Amino acid sequence: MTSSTFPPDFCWGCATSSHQVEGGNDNDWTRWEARPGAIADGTRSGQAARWWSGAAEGDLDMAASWGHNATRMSVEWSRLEPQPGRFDEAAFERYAAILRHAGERGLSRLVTLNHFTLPHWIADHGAWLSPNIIPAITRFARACATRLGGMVERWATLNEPSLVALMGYAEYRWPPGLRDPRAFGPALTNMLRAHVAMTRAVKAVRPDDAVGLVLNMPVFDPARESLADRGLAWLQDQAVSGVVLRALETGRMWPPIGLGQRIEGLVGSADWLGLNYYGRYAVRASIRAYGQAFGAHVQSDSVRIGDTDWGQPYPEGLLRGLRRLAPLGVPLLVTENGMQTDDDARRARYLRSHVAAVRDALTEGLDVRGYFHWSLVDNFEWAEGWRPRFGLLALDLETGERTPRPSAEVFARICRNNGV
Ligand code: IFM
Repeated sequence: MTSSTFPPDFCWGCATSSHQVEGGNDNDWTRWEARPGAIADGTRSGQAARWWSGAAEGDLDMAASWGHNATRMSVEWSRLEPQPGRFDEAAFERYAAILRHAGERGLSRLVTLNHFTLPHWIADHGAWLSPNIIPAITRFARACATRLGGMVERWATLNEPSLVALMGYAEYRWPPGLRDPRAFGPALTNMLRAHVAMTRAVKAVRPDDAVGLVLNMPVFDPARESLADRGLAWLQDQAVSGVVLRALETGRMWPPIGLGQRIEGLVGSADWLGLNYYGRYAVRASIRAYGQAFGAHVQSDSVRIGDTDWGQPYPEGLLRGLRRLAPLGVPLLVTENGMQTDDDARRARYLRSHVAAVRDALTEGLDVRGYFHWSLVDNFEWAEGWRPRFGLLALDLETGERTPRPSAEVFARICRNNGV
């Protein structure tokens, strides 16, 4: 197999998100972080990777020097619309400066409009359970398209909606921490409705821009061939991926999550789909795993820290995810893939093997347009804090200094050669 399997305009880059790198945010997560025990290692996002105060440009320069030709980032709703309907033009100007900088360095820009965080004024009034969030986030999407349009090649509406519904609504790990499994379906349904409305809002301003949705799709395989393991693996897959895929196909929420609720306009709403993929879970029925619907994750070599388990590195799973998305008939992007580890050689192996899986997908004829590694620089990793290290650039939190990890060069070779 040669590197020419990758199309000449294939996007190579890294992904980040606003709250995880910017620093100085004030949103639902900042408040959540202040709760005792909410963040496993007791850290806070704080100044993060200091993108807001000027470090973004240097990191993007590094990315360009490594041969990246694309970047994925997100904009922070709480900064841009600190009060309902009141937009902060200076904050828009800061994003415009970052995006222009990326463009001048030859990076095409994929911008996620909402990557998990919410402004207090909506988080405190129902968050994703409130019907008011849909017009509010639609107004925000329109404002972004109006002010940043022309500096963005691809828009994503939401990142990993099922994970938000799971971690924050069914469980207590993320805000709003409802710990109510019955809230999962309504929160997810609202997010998919918001995706449709946000897409329309962007298209009303920028009819030719490509707007998509980013999904997380780990692999859930039964640990054994027993009926119980197979059923539980299926159930977990449905909650995370299956329900959203079927909704995109049929325009409805189906059991076990929904009861056939219609999401008007969902079918055909995405110009492209993003796949975030980290690993595979082997699901085994266990009475002790009540927090995971009685399906324990028992795979070996899993990438774990504290309560967070990214699963077993399993490149084939990336190919399986891309194959599963292909029937939806739109271009696909790997919008996140990476490994938290202190063993950078392991990260490099992970990276190469997963890029090889993308190559295999292209060889099969799947329409994959890009690969974004998670992440460019060490990031605040939500409920796990700063302990997990995902960056190609190692970050010294005290000084803000960056040091490229050797895996950055491995990825640079892939980008420069346009292939593995
Ligand atoms: O850091 C996160 C990101 O915000 C969403 N997808 C998974 C990443 C690694 O856990």
